[in-house]
Amino acid sequence: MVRTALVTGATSGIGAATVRALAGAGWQVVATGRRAERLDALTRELPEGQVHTAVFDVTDARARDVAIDALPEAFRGIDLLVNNAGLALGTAPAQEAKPGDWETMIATNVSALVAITRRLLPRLVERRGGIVNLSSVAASYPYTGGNVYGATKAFVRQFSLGLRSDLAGTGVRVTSIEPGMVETEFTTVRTGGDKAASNKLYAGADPMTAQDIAATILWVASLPPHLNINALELMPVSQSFAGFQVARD
Ligand code: NDP
Ligand code: 8X3
Repeated sequence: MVRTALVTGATSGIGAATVRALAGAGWQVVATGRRAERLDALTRELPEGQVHTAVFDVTDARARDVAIDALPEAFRGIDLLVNNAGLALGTAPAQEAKPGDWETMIATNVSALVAITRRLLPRLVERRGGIVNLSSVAASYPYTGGNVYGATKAFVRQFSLGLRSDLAGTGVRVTSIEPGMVETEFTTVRTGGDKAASNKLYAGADPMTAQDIAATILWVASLPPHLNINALELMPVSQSFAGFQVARD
C-alpha cells in the first residue's frame, strides 16, 4: 500500500529535501509552503502524480483549513505528518529583540504546528501513522539571541513527548528531531535577507545538509512499527559546546 506524507515548509531546505527523500522511497507527498513557484518546481522534478502541492501560510487558520479540506481523495489519508515549517527571526538579545519577531516565531513554530497536528490527528490515529516534529538543539542549549526561538523549539520537543503519552495504545509514533547547524535558507531568513552573514556562518564549518536531516526523517519513518525514536539530536562534528558565561563588574 502506498503511504502518504504531509510535509510543511517544503519550499526550501529540510522540507524540500524531505519531500525528495520520501518520494524517492515511494511515498506520496503533500508538499506545503507559501511560495507556489518553488512547490511547482519541486513537483516537476518528481514522478507525475506523486506530489500534491498545497499553497498556504501555516499561521492563517482559514487558509490551512481550506487547503486540508481540499486535499484530493488520493492524498487525504495522511500516514506521516512532518511539522517542519518554522523560522528564527533575529539574533539580538531579548532586551533588544523586536516583539513582532517573537510573535511571528510563536505563531509559526508553536501555534500553527499544534493546530495542524490537532487537525490531522484523527486521520493519523485511524491509520496508525507517525508525526515528525522539527525541534532544534536550541531547545536544550540556550545561547545569546536564541531566546524565543529556543523556547519555541523547547515547546515542540515537550509537545512531542506529551503526544507520545496521549497517543498510548494508538500505534501512532511521534519523534522530535533536534538538529544543530544545517546549511539552508534558515540564516538568511533569520538575518532578514543577509546572504553574506549566512555564508560567513557556514563557511569552513562543514555544516549538516538538508539531505542529512531528510535521510534521518526517512529512516525514522521507515523503522518497524514497534519502534519509536522519541527524540534525536544531531550536530555536525565541527559544532560542539562552549562553557557558561560570567558577567563581571
Ligand atoms: P528554510 O528557511 O530553508 O525553510 C523553512 C521553511 O519553512 C520554508 O519552506 C518556508 O516556506 C516554511 N515556512 C516558514 N514560515 C512559514 C509560514 N508562515 N507558512 C508556511 N510555511 C512557512 O529553513 P530550514 O529548512 O533550515 O528549517 C526547517 C525547520 O528546521 C524549521 O522548523 C527550523 O526551525 C528547523 N531547524 C533548522 C536548523 C538549521 O540549522 N537550518 C536546525 C534545527 C532546526 P515559505 O517561506 O515558502 O512559506
Ligand atoms: C537552528 C539551530 O543553533 O541556529 O535551530 O539554533 S541554531
